Amino acid sequence: MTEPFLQELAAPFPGFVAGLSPGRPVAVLCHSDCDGIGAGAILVKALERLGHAVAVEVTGKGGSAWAPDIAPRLARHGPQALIVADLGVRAEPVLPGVPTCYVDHHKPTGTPPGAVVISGYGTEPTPTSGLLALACAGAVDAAAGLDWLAAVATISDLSDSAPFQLMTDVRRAYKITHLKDATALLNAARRSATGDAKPALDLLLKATGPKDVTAGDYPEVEYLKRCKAEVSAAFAEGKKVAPKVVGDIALVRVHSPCQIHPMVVQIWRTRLAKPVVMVANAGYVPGQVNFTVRTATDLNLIEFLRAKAPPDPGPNYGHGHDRATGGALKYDQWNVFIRGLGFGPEAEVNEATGSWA
Ligand SMILES: [Mn+2]
Repeated sequence: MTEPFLQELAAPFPGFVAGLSPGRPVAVLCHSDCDGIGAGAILVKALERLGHAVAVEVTGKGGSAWAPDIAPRLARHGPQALIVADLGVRAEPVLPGVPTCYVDHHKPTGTPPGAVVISGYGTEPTPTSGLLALACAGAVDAAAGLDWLAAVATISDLSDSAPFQLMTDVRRAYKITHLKDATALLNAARRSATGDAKPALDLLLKATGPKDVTAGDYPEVEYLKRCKAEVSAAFAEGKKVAPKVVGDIALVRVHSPCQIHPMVVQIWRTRLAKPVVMVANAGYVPGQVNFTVRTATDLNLIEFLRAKAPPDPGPNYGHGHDRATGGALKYDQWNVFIRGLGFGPEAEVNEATGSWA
């Protein structure tokens, strides 16, 4: 059962699908996290059920649809249309000249001319991209058996107690522990040092339920378990780092090729009463500091970051949600940014080596 407001949000999807013709593939580009690949798997399966060939791509580290490698990767497939899931909405096209549908719940930064935008941003409760994708599949009568994919997407971005009817429904059909274990495994792929989530998406396309993800006889399951062990070891290191506090801001500096910064920030967000809790990772992508910001207060973090932005921060700064945001800054820009927040040289990164001062 899908809430009426989700059905309303998905209402433009059948029109987009009606514009497709048989033959050339439809490309689906999704974010590498569990919400993104869950949404992507739902959209791929729905399109295939409608008789379309589908080519699927997943973002890598950094996770932007507008990264320079993405358009060429999509163009290779010669797609007649494109669906972009869980990657935000900007004015600039992802693949110029190709009809595009966005399925997303992040704060849009612009309106792409001519595109179909299915956005959950601003609705209360805000649905995940997985929930929106399931509503889209439902709108074209192609959602049977795909509910668990929206569930792992939702557990990943929100929690297993997210206030959606779907989360009640899936408890009857699946064991919640299987859904939660599957979510953790699927997220390990994008958090690993390579950040390669394609095997996780491939597994979702083969699996018939969460148990196939945790215990299925597929090579991808072994891959995910290796990723999980790697990320767990990196997280154990990251957890040991003490925060530095300046005013209302708590900063934790880590250095890991794994995407542990969003995990470490969750620990400190609950432990510290500071309105702004930030975890910065100088080892995730060489040449830049990736950082995650959270708050347990009502502070709007997107506005906070906008007010504190260094000159010319680029498009990967201050995106996401009002209470869960972050970004990436080149080393020199990070140093300007963190000084502007009132921190001293101890919070700066060595621009030559990428290590913390
Ligand atoms: Mn999401």
